[in-house]
Amino acid sequence: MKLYDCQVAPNPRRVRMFLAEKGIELEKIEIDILGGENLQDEFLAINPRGLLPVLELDDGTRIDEAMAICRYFEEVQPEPALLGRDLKEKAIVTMRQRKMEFDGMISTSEVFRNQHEQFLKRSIPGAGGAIIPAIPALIDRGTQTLERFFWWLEKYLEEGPYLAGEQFTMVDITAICAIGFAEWVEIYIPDENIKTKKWYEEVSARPSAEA
Ligand SMILES: N[C@@H](CCC(=O)N[C@@H](CS)C(=O)NCC(=O)O)C(=O)O
Repeated sequence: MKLYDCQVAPNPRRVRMFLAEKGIELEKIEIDILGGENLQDEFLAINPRGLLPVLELDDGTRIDEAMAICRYFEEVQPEPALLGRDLKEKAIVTMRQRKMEFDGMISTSEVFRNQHEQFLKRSIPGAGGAIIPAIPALIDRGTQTLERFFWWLEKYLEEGPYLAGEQFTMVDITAICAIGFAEWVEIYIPDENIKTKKWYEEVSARPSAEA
């Protein structure tokens, strides 16, 4: 089994953090996204979407969505549970994790890719047909959605120490990776979001944050 990875990219980081929290070690193959290696034939033969991360199972099956990979390992090794322990927790983690993805990861991607000169003709990541040019107006939309993302983090942390309650979960992992990604475009947790700043300092000190 192996993981196609990219050390600097936020979605592969989510999987590495998840695996580190579970203490699972895997062979990793580094793909250089910034150098365009994910769009070369050799990698497209592995994932025609040109996206990372990709998990390759021993029977050759390939899984190329971060959450699908995490779900796989949650089943293989349920402890510590990172996707919820019972029906209610699982539903809450699924719900909030989606929010972290849409308002955190995807909004940051909107800001980043629509302003970075490398992506002027490729504002949507990965391969597959159409050229999708940057739309500068999406920088503002992404920035505003990130304000909403930070608002939600502060609100969730009024309910418990972590973003889905009492336990550290995938919701925290996706949020940590989104915040790290937002720093690339110089967007930071607002100073007045005191709970979020404290939570971020604490969760960033977990060994998995270095994975
Ligand atoms: N929904 C996918 C998103 C994967 C994704 O966008 N990966 C980025 C790295 S964070 C990528 O492969 N980018 C390639 C590119 O920029 O062409 C997932 O969660 O795995």
